[in-house]
Amino acid sequence: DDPAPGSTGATSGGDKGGNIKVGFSQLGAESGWRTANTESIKANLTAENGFDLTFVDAQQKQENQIKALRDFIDQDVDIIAFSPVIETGWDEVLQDIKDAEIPLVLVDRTVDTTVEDPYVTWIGADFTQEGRTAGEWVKKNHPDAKIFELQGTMGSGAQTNRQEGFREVIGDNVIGEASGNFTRAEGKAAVEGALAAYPDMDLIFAHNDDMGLGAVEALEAAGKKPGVDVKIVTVDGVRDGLQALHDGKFNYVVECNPAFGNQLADLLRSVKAGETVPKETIVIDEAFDQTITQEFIDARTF
Ligand code: GYE
Repeated sequence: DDPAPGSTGATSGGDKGGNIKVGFSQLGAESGWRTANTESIKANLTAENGFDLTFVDAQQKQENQIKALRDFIDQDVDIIAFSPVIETGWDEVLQDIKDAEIPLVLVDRTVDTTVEDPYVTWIGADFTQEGRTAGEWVKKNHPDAKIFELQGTMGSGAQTNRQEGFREVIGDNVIGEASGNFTRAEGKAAVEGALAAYPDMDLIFAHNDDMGLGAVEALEAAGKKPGVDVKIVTVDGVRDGLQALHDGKFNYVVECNPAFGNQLADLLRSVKAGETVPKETIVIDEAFDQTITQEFIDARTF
């Protein structure tokens, strides 16, 4: 469940001792990926592991994130970490964090800012490469596809870079595009619109599994067979997405692994200890086709 804006999800509380005070602003709970990422973060940034975590969910609203970040400054936490919902619009608050001399760790998505050297380190996936990997599969298997691109939250690093990588490989086979804001419901609505606007589309590249699952619902409601009449390629590889792949409704899934809470915990410890950390840590991804086994899916932790 999405807590109310500005509400505090989990605080370890108790004796703070030497625990590292971390303020984490998560951007929302829009997708299976995000839920798994939140779980991984909360499971690793525990009091037993040496953290005193304040976790705030912004419900995909930048203003909520900015408010949370300002609260963290007021609370004088040791480290601020956040996943920015979109890339721009952070200049002021990033400058304030810098002025407060609180180290900033960027998680998952990226920022585009005029503030110099705004963060110590970033951990996340190579979104551009994910787009390329999707594009390469399409180019090889369906070179003449009429593609509809179902985009994530406009202006987010995950959307701009997946689109860029995909188009780099695919060229101009994309006949239409719309955003489904990374959610199942909006993905479904976008594909309902696409069915009317681009009746000859025969392949959907969805920037995440949830929107792909929304596309499945829209196609089935329109009497089309997802995975057959209209091929579906997605990014994430959460269990529901992989199940759709196994069931023949998705055709290819590029992984984006959300379970990097342990790596984040290590980074935060190093930052607190004043050690040198890499400017970026890329989380390793795979890709899956319909030969995926049920055993693999059942053993998946997210
Ligand atoms: O792919 C999507 C989520 O930023 C990598 O955000 C993340 C993306 C992920 O909503 O499902």
